[in-house]
Amino acid sequence: MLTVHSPAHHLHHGVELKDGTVKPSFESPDRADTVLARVRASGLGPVAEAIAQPREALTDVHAPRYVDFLETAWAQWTATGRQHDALPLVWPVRGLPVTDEPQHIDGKLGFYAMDAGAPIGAGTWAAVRASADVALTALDALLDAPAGTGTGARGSFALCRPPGHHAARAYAGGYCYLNNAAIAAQRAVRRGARRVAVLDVDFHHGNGTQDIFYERADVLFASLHGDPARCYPYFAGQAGETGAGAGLGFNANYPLPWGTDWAAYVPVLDEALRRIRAHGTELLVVSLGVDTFEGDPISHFRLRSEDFLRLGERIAAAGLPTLFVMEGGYMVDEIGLNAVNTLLGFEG
Ligand code: SP5
Ligand code: ZN
Repeated sequence: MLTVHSPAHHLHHGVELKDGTVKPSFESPDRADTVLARVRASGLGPVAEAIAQPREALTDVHAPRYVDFLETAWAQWTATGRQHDALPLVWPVRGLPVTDEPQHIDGKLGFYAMDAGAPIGAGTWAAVRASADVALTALDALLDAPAGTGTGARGSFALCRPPGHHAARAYAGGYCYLNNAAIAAQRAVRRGARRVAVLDVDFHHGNGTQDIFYERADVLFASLHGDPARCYPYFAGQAGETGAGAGLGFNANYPLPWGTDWAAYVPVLDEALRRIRAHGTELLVVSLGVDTFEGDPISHFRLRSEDFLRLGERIAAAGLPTLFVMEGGYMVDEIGLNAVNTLLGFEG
């Protein structure tokens, strides 16, 4: 299958709070470099660079003023004399009376973020925009490819970095700024797909994708993730979150216990895939986080490298055109192997 990437991801490498100290983020440039090297070494297929995309594709999913904020935050931050990464310090949590965007950049940072996990540096916007370009380019390539014969399970791989699934309509968080998977799913709808599904297999619940499609019936969101009672993002991802309004019944969360291994994972995966087929899905977007790996430094499942081959096989068995969008995975030595194993398993 085709892999799409962008070297612009190198422009972004922020900090994060680790156990009360500020350190370089786990979400590092060598992640995407490792995956790309493994794609090339594995013979998965051709590799192409992303094509720049219109800004309207971003504002078709995200609030326009949130996109404006992302684009201008670094300039506003440095105009007030700072030169390190911009991070929020105050959030409009329940109980506080002001609910609109403040004027000062320090207020805006909290208004447009769920946590302090999405730092904004000099190159962040360029990298973030390029990451969305990667997803859109890979989606277009998939939709433009000849239908072929057989099961219908054709794929393309968007090697996005930074990731996207924690980014909601109007906030960043969890290393994510623009929701690459949602932006691609929305373009699929604009290009005529009547029913789309996003299957999120990252260890962390995809709260941003859920937020974006929560009141829509055309895009089903299904996610397997660590139970938010004990796992980030803590405040979303419970099974009772099933959608709202026209979207009621089109959001499917499968929280799983700390320490879940492949044997416990696979029946739930198959249930999610059954739900996706029952939706009448015409195009599947997979938010492919490989932080479900047993060695991941910030996650708590126990999938092994060979399990990712099986993961790809199971997804292929749904028989759908499938866009894989890179999300998390932080054991850098292994994420190339685990991501590419998923894709090789899908290819059969
Ligand atoms: C895209 C994605 O996978 N985002 C994950 C964001 C997780 N952010 C919170 C991680 C907290 C980890 N604390 C680790 C402490 C290690 N001693
Ligand atoms: Zn994750």
